[in-house]
Amino acid sequence: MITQRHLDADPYPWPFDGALTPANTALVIIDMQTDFCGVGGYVDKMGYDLSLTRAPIAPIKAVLQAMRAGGFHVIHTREGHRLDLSDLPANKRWRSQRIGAGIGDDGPCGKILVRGEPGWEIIDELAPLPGEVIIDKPGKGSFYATDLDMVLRTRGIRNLILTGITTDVCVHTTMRDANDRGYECLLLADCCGATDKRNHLAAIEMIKMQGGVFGAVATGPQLLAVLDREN
Ligand code: C5J
Repeated sequence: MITQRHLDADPYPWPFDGALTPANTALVIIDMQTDFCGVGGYVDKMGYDLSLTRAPIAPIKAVLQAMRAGGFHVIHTREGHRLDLSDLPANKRWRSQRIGAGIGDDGPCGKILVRGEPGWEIIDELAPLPGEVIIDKPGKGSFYATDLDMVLRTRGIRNLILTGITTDVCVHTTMRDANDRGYECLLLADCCGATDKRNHLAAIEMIKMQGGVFGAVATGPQLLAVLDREN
């Protein structure tokens, strides 16, 4: 039997049919890596305010604890490239070099956005547990050149709760792609962050237009209240 439960999300109750179960729902935590929110990482090297990409750490941690306790699927992603940079498109490289944070170049946290380097690691606060799926992706979206779709379909997952950084780039690209593939998507606004606050807010607004063109938006505390009520 499926317990009927949903969040009072914007712009519609999520999931639409109230079928929110640990079996059919995954928490997706996108790119919570030192390169995006740690001192000396890629975002820091580009000169952005780290407090913006660090803001979602504590809210994600609370949601992660609750969803782990509830037996939900947890999926982490990491953006990064092979050491030989054979999966790094030239445009991604030269654009980053132009602004002094060349992907693949040496930085304070090792080679920027390269797999296995200290800056590429997921931060300790949100470290994956053994058994949790980790998706390594060379692009902004989590489906491109990865087996994420296969993992989701094999496990019977259809609801995705999206968190991580950055709202307007990797989180949005993943949400748009997931939506096109038929997944029911919910973005937790306080569990995401961007290098520019206006872009974070605009990205959230984009989801809600046209009746929820990419899915729905809620907050971590809203999700926690639903999980507390039902467990
Ligand atoms: C970016 C990301 N912004 N994780 N990556 O380059 O959003």
